Amino acid sequence: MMCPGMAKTNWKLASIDNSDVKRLEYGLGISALTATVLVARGFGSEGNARSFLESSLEALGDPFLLPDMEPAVDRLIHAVANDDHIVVLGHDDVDGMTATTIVFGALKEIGADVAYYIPDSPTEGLGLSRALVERFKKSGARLIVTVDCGISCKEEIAFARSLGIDTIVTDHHEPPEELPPAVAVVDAKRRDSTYGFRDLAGCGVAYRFIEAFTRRYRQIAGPPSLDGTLGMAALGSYADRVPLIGENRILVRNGMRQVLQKRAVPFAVLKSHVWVDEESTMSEVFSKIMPILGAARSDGGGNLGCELLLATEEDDAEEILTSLVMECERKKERARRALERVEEHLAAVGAGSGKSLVLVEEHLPNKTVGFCTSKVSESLGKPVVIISMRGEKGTGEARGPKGVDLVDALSANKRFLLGYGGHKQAAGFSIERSKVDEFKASFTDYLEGKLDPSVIRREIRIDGKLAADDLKIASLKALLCLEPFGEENRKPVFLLENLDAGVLKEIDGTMRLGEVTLCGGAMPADRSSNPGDKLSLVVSPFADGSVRSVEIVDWKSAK
Ligand SMILES: [Mn+2]
Repeated sequence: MMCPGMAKTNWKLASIDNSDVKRLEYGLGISALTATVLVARGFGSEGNARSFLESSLEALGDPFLLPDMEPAVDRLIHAVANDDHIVVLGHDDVDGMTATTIVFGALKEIGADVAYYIPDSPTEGLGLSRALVERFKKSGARLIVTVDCGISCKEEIAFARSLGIDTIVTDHHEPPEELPPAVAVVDAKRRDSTYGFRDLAGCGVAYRFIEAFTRRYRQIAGPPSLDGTLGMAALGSYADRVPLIGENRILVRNGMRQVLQKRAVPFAVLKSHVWVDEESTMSEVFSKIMPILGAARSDGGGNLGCELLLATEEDDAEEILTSLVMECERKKERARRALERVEEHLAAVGAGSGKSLVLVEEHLPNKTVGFCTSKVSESLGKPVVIISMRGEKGTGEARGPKGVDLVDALSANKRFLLGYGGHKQAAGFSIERSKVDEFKASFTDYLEGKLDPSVIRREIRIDGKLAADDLKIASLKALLCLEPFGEENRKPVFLLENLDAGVLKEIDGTMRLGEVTLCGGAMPADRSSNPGDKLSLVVSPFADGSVRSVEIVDWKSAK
């Protein structure tokens, strides 16, 4: 586990050219602190820094450059014109729900014959199955549009085709070697993609698809308005933890504005439920909304998260929200208890010295496995797999730090698995009990030989140095133009070097430094340090989502 204050962590201070900082500061009219962070992160040129800060929607690439976008749009237009029954097939996480809402909502608005179906992942699995294809056939479907799933459903899509149902795949998962036999496979991660950005979320791909459709459909009839659609894409992208740079930053930053300005009924209801004020950061708003939507479970293909996002009457939205909030509380409790069990188990067996860890648990509650795996992987700083066994079958989740490729590691061990898929840093699989031991040995062996030690070395990257006087609310507020923070655009991290311990004041049980409150797990153990003692602190602003608090990430005694 993380041992704050121990010399184990390596502090890596970005090397910064001060003339770059000055040039950005004056050229763009931004604060010195903001300019420092931008330069530290490779946005030293004025043009790059400007487009990062502006995140203008015009900077998005041409959606028709996404692989297979032309046949996808053509088939969808044909389906609408022909009054084909269309089923949008989604995935029961926030990315999948928002993706479903984007495509279904737009088609519904123009009067298409459309339904959506989101399988309950614990009982129905992910993506398309033969049973679902048969069900859609019975309902008269002529076209299936998959969102946030479908790329690995080769056989099921072939089966649908044999029954006369076409499929358009829109997905963002790593494509398998052989693509499914769909009319179109729209995935920015395809090797032959000439689109400039590969890390869109499922809802990001769905958004670009509907944008492309709207451009063409405009030439035929009144297109869907796309009102609020960008806000949906922002919620789903943020929830799926995609890198918040490039096009994702553009989608999330602009979409967030739609949410905050309550551009649609669901945003208004969600925003008034989560308590935020003008000192709240964007991440704070997201982190309060996300678990509520994420708590929605699918039932018979329907999903309350989608229903909330599709609501046009405030009363309906309020009612759905109330039940989601209750479900969210129950889910949090389940996740907390599951994590407790995993941590007890981990304490008993130890984390080991290997480069990765596989834990096998009996019967963790549904949909808590991913959460527990993330938590354990974050705290150990190495790839972790947790397999939850249920009878003779197990569901596994794998999480790991940047630099590891878990899809590759699972693929190398696929002879032990029933199925697998996902992303480099977050993947899932299913396995038979009889194969678990062999898988465990082979998987850990594979990563032992493959994983570069630097991936699992704990390192804190620091953007710049600060003087204690620089920690002012106004200067921290100025950093908010770098939001949203998350994957690949982490919160700024600063070093306060050789700080006189006397400047830290404890008032009513909280540690303060000038205008800001200090908090975080890495608080110096000896709070009653004598004035004259020297400390070096690594700090990061917006600890609890407000501009007034700063997290102590790590510290060392400078004696
Ligand atoms: Mn996704």
